[in-house]
Amino acid sequence: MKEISGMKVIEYETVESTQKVARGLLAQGINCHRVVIIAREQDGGFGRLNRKWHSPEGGLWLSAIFQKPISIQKLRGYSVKYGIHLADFLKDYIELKVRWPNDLMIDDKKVGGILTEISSIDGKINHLIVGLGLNINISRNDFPEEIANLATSLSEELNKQVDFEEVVQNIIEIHSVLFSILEDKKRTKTSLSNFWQKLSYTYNKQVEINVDDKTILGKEIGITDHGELILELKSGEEEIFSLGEVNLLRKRE
Ligand code: BT5
Repeated sequence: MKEISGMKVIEYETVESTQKVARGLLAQGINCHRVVIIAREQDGGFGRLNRKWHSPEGGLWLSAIFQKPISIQKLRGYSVKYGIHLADFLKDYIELKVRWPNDLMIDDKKVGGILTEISSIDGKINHLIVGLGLNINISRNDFPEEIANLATSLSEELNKQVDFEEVVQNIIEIHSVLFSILEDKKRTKTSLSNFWQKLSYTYNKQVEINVDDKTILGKEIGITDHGELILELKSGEEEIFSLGEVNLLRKRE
């Protein structure tokens, strides 16, 4: 087993889903704190609300396990924080934006997605599985028809293959830092809002947000330090969202 920055890395060829491998390890009662599962390929990868996640060879399909009690308070905004760290690291390759709360975007296409799953007993979270799908060296032709216009990869955007191992190593280090913050072994030095204006896909733009079958329109004006999105509504009032799906509002032709 490889070890990178205190994270134990288990690599597989093909699995259904690295999230499911992680769940399986936890269910067996094995100590898997700081274990990272990586697969070359997934044949049943999924996103939020069980949406299909296409995971051909060439992408990074990863799940990291944090297996200690954590307060809900501490976990607020974790996906957003993780997205910001990823975008900040990947800027050495290409400019990326975070589409709140869990997408990584290059221009108008999605290059990666984050999925956090928790389990709680008596209101206390006892583990967290952080999933990341990142399209690294995937050719446009390897995306199925239904996402061909929505998805992209680092190699497609850069027109060259990317050093996969280097990206993976750095991403595992990011997990290690964020886990150390959750363990109180490290402090967060910067607030989310400092990074947000530069990295947000929707900052200062008109957006629509879908929450519980409702669509709300407004201008995205920032993020709270707990990772909630702030919209300015037409009425001038501000509304804060802790969940939902946000998208740019396109001007009608
Ligand atoms: C996400 O969900 O964006 C989170 C995806 C997390 C995937 C990782 S891979 C490792 C780990 N193991 C798993 O089984 N899952 C995690 P969501 O916001 O629900 O976005 C899903 C939507 O993204 C789909 O409905 C498609 O429109 C689009 N999509 C699917 N595959 C994609 C891909 N490879 N690249 C870009 N977009 C994709």
